[in-house]
Amino acid sequence: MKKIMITGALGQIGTELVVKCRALYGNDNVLATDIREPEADSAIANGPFEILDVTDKTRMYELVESFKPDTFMHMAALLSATAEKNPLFAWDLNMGGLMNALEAAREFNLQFFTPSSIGAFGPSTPKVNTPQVTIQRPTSMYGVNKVAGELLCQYYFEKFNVDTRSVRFPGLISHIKEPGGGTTDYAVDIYFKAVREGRYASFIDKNTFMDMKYMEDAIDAIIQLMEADGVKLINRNAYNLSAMSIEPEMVKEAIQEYYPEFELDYEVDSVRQAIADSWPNSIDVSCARAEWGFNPQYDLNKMTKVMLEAIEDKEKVQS
Ligand code: AKB
Repeated sequence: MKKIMITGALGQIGTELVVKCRALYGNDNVLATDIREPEADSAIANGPFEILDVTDKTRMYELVESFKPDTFMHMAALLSATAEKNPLFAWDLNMGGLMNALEAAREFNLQFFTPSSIGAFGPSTPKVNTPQVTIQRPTSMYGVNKVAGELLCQYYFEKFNVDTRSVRFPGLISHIKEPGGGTTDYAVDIYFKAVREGRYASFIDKNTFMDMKYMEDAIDAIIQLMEADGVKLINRNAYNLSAMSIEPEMVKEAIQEYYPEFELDYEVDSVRQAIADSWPNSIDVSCARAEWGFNPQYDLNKMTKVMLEAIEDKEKVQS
């Protein structure tokens, strides 16, 4: 049985990760933390919660000392587009928070997880079937943070024997919590707009392929990796993960199976398009499959059905 402390618990991944971990390991064994209070009716409020600014090392240590976790999942970070608008703040938050979290893991002997991203790749990385080990020269601040984070995970494992584990997440698609500030967010927005308005203007251009994954598969992957036998894990920096390589017209066609009148047009955002153009089209996930059994269940069509039905249900409750 694990006892887990999670930062960034109110973020896109954190929200669902906390719920899944509480279901698996018990409500009282999962401490959710974030910089702001959860809504009173949110699922996060059903178990232990503490306010934490991850750049505040003293407060982070106090919480670790009082909660006594054996596992630390560090999810708090700025996403790519937001980081690009404020790169110095991104460095302070993404790297400052990560260093505090890694240090807590080292000092208190905690198993450690933090996500990397396809953002850790750049324009000189092979674009198709991007290998696990390859050129990593990203051109965004987010990417710089992610490469440094991967190297730090590897370093803490080799130098201090911290049980660090990580994945390179693609765009994550969920109906529970809408993301904020990511380059891949169009692939979430499009579903909400399809149900609510029957049309969407994408800020990412057609023919821009990026890797994506349904959130349930992403959460399952975190749990599976954290439960895996450490002896079998060769890559301690971060594992490539993806379930589909898609571009906006493909999502449109999948949505039109259910909403034939759905219309997609484009209002391309130059900052996010430049980031997307610097990322791979599709990445190779064979190491994650071989070393710890990564096996996503959702492809584009299955995910589209679930997304549309769930958003329709949400709309009914709200109307
Ligand atoms: C983003 O778009 O910034 C994230 C990511 C792929 O890391 N969703």
